[in-house]
Amino acid sequence: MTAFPVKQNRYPPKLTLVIGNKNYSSWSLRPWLAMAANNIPFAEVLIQLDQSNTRQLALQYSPTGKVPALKFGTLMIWESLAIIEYVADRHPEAGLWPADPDRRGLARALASEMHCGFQALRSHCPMNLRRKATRRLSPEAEQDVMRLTNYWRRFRAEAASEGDFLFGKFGAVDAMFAPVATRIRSYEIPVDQASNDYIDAIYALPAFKKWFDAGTAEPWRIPAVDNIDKPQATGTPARR
Ligand SMILES: N[C@@H](CCC(=O)N[C@@H](CS)C(=O)NCC(=O)O)C(=O)O
Repeated sequence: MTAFPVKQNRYPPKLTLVIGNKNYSSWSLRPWLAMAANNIPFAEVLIQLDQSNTRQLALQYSPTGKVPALKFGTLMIWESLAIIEYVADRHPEAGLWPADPDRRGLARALASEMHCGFQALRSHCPMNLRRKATRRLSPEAEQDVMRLTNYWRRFRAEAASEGDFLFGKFGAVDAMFAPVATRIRSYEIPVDQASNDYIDAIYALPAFKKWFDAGTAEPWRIPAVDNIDKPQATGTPARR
């Protein structure tokens, strides 16, 4: 028996993820799906993107004025990949990264490349879950698709006996790739069978279906993304 019993917090803080519109916010989908698909409990706060007060609202949670952001008590973590890493540290039981250090290194390399790369594909085909129409790709975006699907083929072949995802079970790296998987469907980009099967496995996740259904039912529209096929009057939409 301890002389000074530790005071239990009756209402421990819970993880709250601040996200953007589900139809368009690819960066928000990543940590949301990493947590939801692995049964990590969290609350969500949605900030509507592309509004005059979007930045002001997001600045309450993130110094960049962008979403996603994660709130845990008074702690705020921003940047999608850093949020996933923080959640993986807090919930080691969820196994968001492969247990083997070599495979974990590879998974982190893929996730990091997704976080800073594939810009041509991201800007040419911004996430838009409601869309279902072909778009002719730029040569740079085509190269991104080739590079992406080469990875998917390689890692699916290596993990074929362990599950449906890149390292067997659905983890952080799959959550990082999920929004580009949706672009392949939305913009009807032809890919090989192994990549199609991988995308199907993401779409079959109950957590993904929940996000997709909520996103496609949202009433809000971002015209620059919906009208991506029309010549743009000013610039290109932000990469989402
Ligand atoms: N590098 C950031 C990117 C975050 C980002 O660009 N978020 C977009 C939504 S998907 C945003 O907040 N846009 C609002 C704005 O630019 O005003 C991350 O990984 O979290």
